[in-house]
Amino acid sequence: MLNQDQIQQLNKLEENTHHTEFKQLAERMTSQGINVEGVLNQLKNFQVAIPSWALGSGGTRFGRYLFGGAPRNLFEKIEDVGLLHQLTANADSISLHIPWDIPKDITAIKEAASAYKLRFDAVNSNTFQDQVDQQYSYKFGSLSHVEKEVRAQAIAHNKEVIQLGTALGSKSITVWLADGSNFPGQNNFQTALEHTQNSLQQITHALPDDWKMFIEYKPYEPHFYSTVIQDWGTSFLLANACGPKAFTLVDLGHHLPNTNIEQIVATLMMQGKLGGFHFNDSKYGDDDVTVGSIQPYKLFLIFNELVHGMAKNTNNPHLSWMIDASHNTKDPLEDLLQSLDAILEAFAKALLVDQTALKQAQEENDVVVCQELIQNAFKTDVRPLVSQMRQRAGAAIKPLVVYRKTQQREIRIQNRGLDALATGL
Ligand code: PSV
Ligand code: MN
Repeated sequence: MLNQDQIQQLNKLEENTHHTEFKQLAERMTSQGINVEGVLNQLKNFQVAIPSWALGSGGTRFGRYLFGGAPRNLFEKIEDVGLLHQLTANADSISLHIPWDIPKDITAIKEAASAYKLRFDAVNSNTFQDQVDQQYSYKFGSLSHVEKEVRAQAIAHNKEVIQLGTALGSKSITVWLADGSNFPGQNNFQTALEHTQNSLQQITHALPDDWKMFIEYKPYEPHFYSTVIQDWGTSFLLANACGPKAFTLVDLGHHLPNTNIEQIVATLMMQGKLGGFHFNDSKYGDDDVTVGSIQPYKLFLIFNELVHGMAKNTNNPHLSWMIDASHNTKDPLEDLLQSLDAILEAFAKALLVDQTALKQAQEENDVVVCQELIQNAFKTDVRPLVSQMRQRAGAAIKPLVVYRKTQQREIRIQNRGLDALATGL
C-alpha cells in the first residue's frame, strides 16, 4: 500500500496553486447560487467500480504489448484497485469476471479487499468463451442456443456466478451475451429471443432478494450479422419480462455511430429501468479507449441527463458505475486514473447546470439560452473541485503525478516481473 505520508507530501507541492484555483471557482459558483459543499459531497459519493480484467494490457486480435508488472492473481488485482482508490477516493469497488477470476479462498479475498477499503461490485458471467472443462460449446450461442442442454449449461454458469458473488458480498450480476449470427438465415430471430428471455427468467429466479440483474446490449461483435440483444430496446424488453430485479445496462461503446445515448439514458430512467453503466470512449465502434478521450462533450451530455434523472426519477435504483476499457498503448493504471478524472469532471460539470433556469428556458422555447446554460457548465474548468474533494478525502490532488513520482509501475515491475500476465481481455 502506498504510504499516506507520501501522498500528503506530494500534495503539499500542489497546495498553493490548488487553493487559489479552488477559491476562485468556489466564489464564482457561490455567486451563481450553487451550493459548493453539496457538489463536493456528490463528487465524494460517486464511486466507480474497476473491472478485474482491465488491470493488465488489453491488446487487440492483432497482438498485445506488455507493460510489465501486471497483476498475476486476484490479490494483486485488489492491490492495484486499492491504489487507484487511495489516489482518487473514487474507486471503492472491484468487478469480477468469472471465470477470468475465480475467487477460491473467499475469506482471504474479502480480507484483502477490506484492507484496501474495497467492496465487490457486480459480478460478470462469461458464456462467450469455452472453458477447458466445459461439456458443450458456445460456438453457436449460449442462453439463446437451439439446444436445451447448452442453454441449461449457460444458465447453470450464471447461477454459479451469483453464488460466488453472494459469498463476496456483491449485489448484482451483469449478463452480456455474445450470442448472435454471422450470416442471414443462420438464426431464427424470434426463436433466439424467446430462448434468451426464458433463460434470463430462470437466472432471475436464482437472484437473492436484494440482488439485481443487469442486461447489457451491443449491436455487433463478435458476430457481424445479428446479435440477440442488439440494442437498449431489446434489453429493456427482456428486463421487463424478467421483472423488478432486472435492469438495462448501458455500455457507452455499444452503439452504432451517432446514436443519441443521452436520450436512451433519459428514456430508461423515466421507466425506472436503468441499472448501470460501463464507461469508455470510442471513435468508430466498441473501441474501449479512455473515458472522455474522444468525445468529452457527449459524456457530459449523458451526465446531464443522469443528474436530471437521478433527481427526478426516484423510482430508479442506485446506479452501478463501472469502467469497461482496454489498454493497448498506455499503462493500464494511468489509463484508469485518466478515466476516473474524466468521469468525475463530466459529473461535476453536469452538477453546475442551472436546472431551474434550463427548465424555464425550455418552457419559453428560448433555444439560445438553453444552449448557453448547457455550454457554460461544460466550458467551466471543474478540475479544482475534483481536486478539492480528493484532498479532503486524504487522496491525491493530482493522482497521476503521485502515481508517477512514487514510481508505482517500476515497483510493480520489480515485484511481479516484466513479463507478468493478467487474466482478462
Ligand atoms: C463486451 O464487449 C463487454 O462490454 C462486456 O461488458 C464484457 O463482459 C466486457 O466487455 C469484457 O469483455
Ligand atoms: Mn461492457
